[in-house]
Amino acid sequence: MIIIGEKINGAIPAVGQAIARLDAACIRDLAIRQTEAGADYLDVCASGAPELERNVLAWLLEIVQDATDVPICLDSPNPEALRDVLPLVKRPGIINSVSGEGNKCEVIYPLAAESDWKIIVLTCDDGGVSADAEHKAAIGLRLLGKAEAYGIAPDRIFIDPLVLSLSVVGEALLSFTQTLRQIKANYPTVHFTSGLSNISFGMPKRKLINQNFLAFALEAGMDSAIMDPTDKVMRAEIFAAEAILGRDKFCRAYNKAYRRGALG
Ligand code: THG
Repeated sequence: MIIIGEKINGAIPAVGQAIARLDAACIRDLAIRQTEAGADYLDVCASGAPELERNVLAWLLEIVQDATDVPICLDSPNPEALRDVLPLVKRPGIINSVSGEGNKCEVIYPLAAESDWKIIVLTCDDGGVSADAEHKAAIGLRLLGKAEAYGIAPDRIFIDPLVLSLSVVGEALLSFTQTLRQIKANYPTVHFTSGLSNISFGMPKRKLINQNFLAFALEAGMDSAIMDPTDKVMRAEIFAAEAILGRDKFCRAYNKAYRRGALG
């Protein structure tokens, strides 16, 4: 399971405030805590005013890269901002994200083609985010084909089938797993990720929903998540689910996690 730590995001109120008062210690602490919790990548997202985004990202990247060697998952809806700050990142990580919207692929794919950066590809386009699995899979397949045309191998792509909120779309999980399976049938080496807490937006006891979503999504083939790596309950859930799914030989990782007290 590839864990992308979500905590350095200006959309989280406490982080937005830390950015506003240039509180480097707060950002540094988030980077270190997620690193110690075993994050494979650290998502870095400015949010806030678009005209400040490049400066905020540059500031965040300097602090995070000084605090940790964990690779960055560079998160922005603006392809030009991603392009402009990419040279500030010391080693290739994940670009988050492209989609079928506007010129995103045309800006980002050439940068990835001539480097080792991986890319998260969202299954939406100028028509917006669909709940229909066929439609989402068609967008994903088209964007994977386009990546191949640029010389980007499918195993460098993370498809994010954009989980909708269960409180709005009752079939949110089914739409996610059907999209995933259709794409995987054509591209068996592609990775799949998602924001782990999207499913429970607007619901009480969100972690209960998130945990169950995780188990079903892992079974369907999701092999990455954008999540809080310091959430011990969720980390324990991942060890349990991977053992149950036969992806943990002799339950070695599960038992090891138990011995170091990581299962709670
Ligand atoms: N897909 C892709 N990128 C994404 C998202 C996605 N980037 C942004 C977002 N969604 C994922 N990041 C976050 C960051 C923080 C929270 C949710 C998603 C969040 N954090 C609370 C906090 O830190 O206070 C609560 C954390 C918790 O209790 O677990 O809500 O979908 N490609």
